[in-house]
Amino acid sequence: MNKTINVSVLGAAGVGKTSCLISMLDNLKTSFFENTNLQFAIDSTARKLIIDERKKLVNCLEKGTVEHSNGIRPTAKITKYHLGLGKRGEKFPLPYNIEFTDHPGGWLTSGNVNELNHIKDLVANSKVLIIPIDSASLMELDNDVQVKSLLSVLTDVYSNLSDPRLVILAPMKSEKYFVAEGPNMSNRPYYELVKKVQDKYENIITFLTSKSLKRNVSVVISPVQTLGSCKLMYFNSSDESSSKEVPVFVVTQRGVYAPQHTERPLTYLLSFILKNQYDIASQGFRGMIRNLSGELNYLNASSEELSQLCMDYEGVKIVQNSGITNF
Ligand SMILES: Nc1nc2c(ncn2[C@@H]2O[C@H](COP(=O)(O)OP(=O)(O)O)[C@@H](O)[C@H]2O)c(=O)[nH]1
Ligand SMILES: [Mg+2]
Repeated sequence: MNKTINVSVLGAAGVGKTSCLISMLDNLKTSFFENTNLQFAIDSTARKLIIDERKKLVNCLEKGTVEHSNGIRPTAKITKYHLGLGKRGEKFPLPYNIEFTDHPGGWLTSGNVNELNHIKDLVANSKVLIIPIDSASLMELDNDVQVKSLLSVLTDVYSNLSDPRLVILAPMKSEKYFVAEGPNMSNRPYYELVKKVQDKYENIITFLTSKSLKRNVSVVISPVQTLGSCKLMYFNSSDESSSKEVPVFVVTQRGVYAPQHTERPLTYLLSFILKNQYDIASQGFRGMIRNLSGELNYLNASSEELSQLCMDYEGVKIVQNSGITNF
C-alpha cells in the first residue's frame, strides 16, 4: 500500500516558493536520515529540477548582484515533486509518498475565482502548508502583499478542520537578518525578523491559535536563506509597467552557493508527518495489533529523532504546538 501525504507551498509570486521547495529537497541526502531508521527515494522529476535550479542559482552568484529575474523562473503551472519514505531495508515501493506541490504565485492574489478555488483545494488537501515570506520587503518596506489573501483562504478552508495540520511560516531572503548570537535578545539569530513576522501575520496567527484550531494546528516560524552568500542592497521596480519593488542582493562571495537553514522546515514537516501517520495507523483494532507487533515503532521513533534535531535550531519560533507533534 502506498499512501500519499500532501504538502504545499502557499504564497504570492516572487516570495520564494519554488526556491524554498528546491532548497529543502536538495537537503535530502542519506546523511539527513542517518540517525533514523528511515530510507527515502526522490523521483526523477524532482532530482532533475533540483539540479537545474541549483545550477541557475550558482550561475546568478557568479555576477556581482542577484536580482529577482536572475534566479528561478516564475512557475507557470502546478508542479509536483515526490518523496518516498519507508523503513530502512523495506522493499520498494516505499509505503509513504510525500507529494510536494508548487503553484503559480499569481493564483493567490489575482482575484480570479477559478485560480483561488485551486488554491483552496490545495490548502484543504495539504497536511502541511509552507508559507514563504519575502523578508526583505517585510523588514525594509514594511510590506507584505499576501497576508490578506492568505487569511481569507485559511479562514475559509480551516473553519471546520477536524484533522491535524502543520503550518510553517518560512521567511525567505533572510540573509541580512541572521546575526550570530549575542548577549541581548535582539542579538539572537533572526530575532527581529521573527518578531516582525509575528507582528505582520498577527491576524493569521490569531486565527490559527484560536480555540477551535488549537487542538489540530501546529505553527512554526522558521527562516531560510536559499542563497546564503549575498546581502540585501536595495530595491528595484520589478518592470517598467509595475510599481512593485523587488529586492536586489549583492554577492558577498562570488560563485559560492551557501544556503542556510533550508533543512529546518523539512525536519519539522517530516517529524510531524511521521507522528501523524503513526497515530493514524495505530487506530482501531487492526491498529492495536499492528502496534503490538512493533511494525509501527519506526514511525514514532523516527519522528522523535527528527524532533531532537529541531531542539538545536536557534532562531526558530514554535508559535503553537498542538500536542500531537513530537517537537
Ligand atoms: N537572497 C535570497 N534571494 C532569494 C531567496 N529565496 C528566493 N530568492 C530570490 O527570489 C526570487 C524568486 O524566488 P522564487 O522561488 O522563484 O519565488 P516564487 O515565485 O514564490 O516561486 C529568486 O529568483 C531569488 O532571486 C533567499 O533565501 N535569499
Ligand atoms: Mg515559483
